[in-house]
Amino acid sequence: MINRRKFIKAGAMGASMVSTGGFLTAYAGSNHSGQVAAGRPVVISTWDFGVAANRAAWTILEAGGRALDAVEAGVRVPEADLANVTVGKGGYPDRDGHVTLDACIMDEHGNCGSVAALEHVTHPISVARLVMEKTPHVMLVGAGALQFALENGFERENLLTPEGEAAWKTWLKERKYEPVINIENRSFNVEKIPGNRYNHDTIGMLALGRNGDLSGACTTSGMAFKMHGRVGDSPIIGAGLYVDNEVGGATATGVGEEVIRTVGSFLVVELMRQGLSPRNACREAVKRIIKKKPEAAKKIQVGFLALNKNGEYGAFSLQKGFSFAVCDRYQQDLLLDGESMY
Ligand code: SD4
Repeated sequence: MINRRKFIKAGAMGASMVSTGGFLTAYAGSNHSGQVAAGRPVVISTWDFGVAANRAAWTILEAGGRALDAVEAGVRVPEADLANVTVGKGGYPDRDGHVTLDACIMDEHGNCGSVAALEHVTHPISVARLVMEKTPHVMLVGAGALQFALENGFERENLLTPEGEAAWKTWLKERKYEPVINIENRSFNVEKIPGNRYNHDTIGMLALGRNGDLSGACTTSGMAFKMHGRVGDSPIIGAGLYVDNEVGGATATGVGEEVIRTVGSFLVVELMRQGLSPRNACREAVKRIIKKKPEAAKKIQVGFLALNKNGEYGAFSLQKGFSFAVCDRYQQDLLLDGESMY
């Protein structure tokens, strides 16, 4: 259960303290960094459903487990949740009625694995991990990814739920190809676009283990009612996710095309390498998107989430409403609202 939401505001933070469930957590830095130093271990992830996902990851981190195991276990929670229509089983299908999933994972050694446009498997993140661990490759797509999964013991399943099918059929009535993603700002009237009510939310998760190693995972069903074969940023290393164990990790959510164009997560990590705080690095990446497409950027959502080697984290998005969840030894179900440009 989500029982509280804290708001992070730029500049106002200073050295303020916020009470979280009886514990005090200091917001680090007075230089407008606007972020929390959680120390380690810590796990953070995108959107409200990150709270439940973090809990699963935390069980592993708390016991001294590997960050890689934690992020895989964490994102498997929304992947298996049928009520979640944007990740894993139950995800909304593409415009031809196929549920196609994208996911990637990256460990502390720079190893990574990815699957794109994978059908019939509830846990693409675990297939991505196997690609990383059992093949000399980074990415498998479509039929090849499914073949690999089935050969490795994954069960073939039907991922289209009755709700997903009903939403698709509603969308088919108008067949309007107008993918809108992650706009929580109600002024956009997203709910008036058939089927677009839940057309957002990828889980990107970053964890720092007790031993100081970082890993990340990202998984999604992508844009609802997308063209068959469309792949977003989420399975693309450097775009939807990037981890460098010397520096930190970053993950993205929102309109994947814009994240790919800016190689967003890699950019955030490189900015942190240059000394920016996680929050400021995310902000710079958001600014890069605006610079490339100033008008388009006003109407879409992209959010970045980052964690550095010290356990400091931050987020920034184009539009309001980008929530992220944090779990560390003081707070297991913290939900925060990142700052936004608009
Ligand atoms: C995509 N980035 O497929 C994903 C969708 C997403 O929050 O993140 N939604 O473009």
